[in-house]
Amino acid sequence: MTTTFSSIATQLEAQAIELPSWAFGNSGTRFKVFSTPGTPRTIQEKIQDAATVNRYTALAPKVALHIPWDTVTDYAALGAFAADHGVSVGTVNSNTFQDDVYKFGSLTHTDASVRRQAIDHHFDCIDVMHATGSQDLKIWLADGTNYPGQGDLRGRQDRLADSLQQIYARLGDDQRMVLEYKFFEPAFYHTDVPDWGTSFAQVSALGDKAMVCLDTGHHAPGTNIEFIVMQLLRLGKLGSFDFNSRFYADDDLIVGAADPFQLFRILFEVNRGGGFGADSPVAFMLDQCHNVEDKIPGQIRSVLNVQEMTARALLVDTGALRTAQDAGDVLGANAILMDAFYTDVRGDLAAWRESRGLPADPMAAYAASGYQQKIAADRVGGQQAGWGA
Ligand code: LRH
Ligand code: MN
Ligand code: MN
Repeated sequence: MTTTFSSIATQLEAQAIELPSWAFGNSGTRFKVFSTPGTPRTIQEKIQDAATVNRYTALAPKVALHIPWDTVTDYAALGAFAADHGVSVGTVNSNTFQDDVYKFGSLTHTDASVRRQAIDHHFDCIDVMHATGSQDLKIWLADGTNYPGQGDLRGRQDRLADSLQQIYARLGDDQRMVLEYKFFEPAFYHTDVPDWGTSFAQVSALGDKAMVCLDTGHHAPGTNIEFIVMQLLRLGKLGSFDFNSRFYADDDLIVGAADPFQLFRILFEVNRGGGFGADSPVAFMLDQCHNVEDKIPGQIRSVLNVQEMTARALLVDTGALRTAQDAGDVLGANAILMDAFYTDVRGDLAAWRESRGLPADPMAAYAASGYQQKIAADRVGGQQAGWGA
């Protein structure tokens, strides 16, 4: 391996991963939501916990909000609160999936008054962005149908285009919109934005400030996600990631837990496509929940997993790889990629963290800090993440 750890350190230093506020709340399945001692009761406490993750890792300077889960009366004050804790407000996520009025859709609904309500909700989210300094609006729609014939697929797509146009027109000059796709759930026959192609088609019709959000958990098993990453970067339309991992469907487990090799392959394509550069448009976010494990260590583990696989992806000897590819050296090229994947970077990362005044082992340092015991004692009656709340 000719690429050394010291040669990738500057790139690693620039890494920033947004944490979702909802990862700090209690969550679960439709069967049971288990509570964790110390769960935040307010968005301010969620921000404090996110700032704690950042203190131990220097990897997580932003917290994403979900509206209305994180509703407050004074968003400017919330932005200032975040700044006081050394973080800032990241992506604002809209939510049109838990009100009765959206039973048959939101931005795609046949009833113009329901569409209006959903569009207005996004206008409110843009106001939140202005007040907090957030730059990204993320739209994920639960819209879809359960039975063939239930809805007019084409009409829904046309109404979606019209609704998105209105939201797009409201964005400020330095604001963006990302459209997240998901192949199923909660709708089980079709969803209105099921795949990257549909998201790409919709955002391309809007303009430069609209891009695709790729949630790693939102693909059919066996999908080659890194190919999609490559294609969207090539087209200049990869706006953001929602990172998580899954064994079956959208189970939002810790990123890199189920398939570290897949995460490596994704991050390799991010690097290949210029997604790590200073002027890269790609926002890296976690979209996870911690159903049975403590939330703060769950988030620390997650950002460290991304950091480790990023380091390995950056270690690929791209010159040698190109030579092997061009020579038709199938096994040689594969071996170059696998050499980087199998490189244990944990020792180098620990030493490098220490050299920057960070704990060598953020998981151990957090466990020894007493923070978990303190919040468990201080906070009683912590919040549910929002699902079903
Ligand atoms: C939908 C989703 C979307 C939501 C989040 C809570 O499955 O990935 O990003 O906003 O979960
Ligand atoms: Mn998501
Ligand atoms: Mn999801």
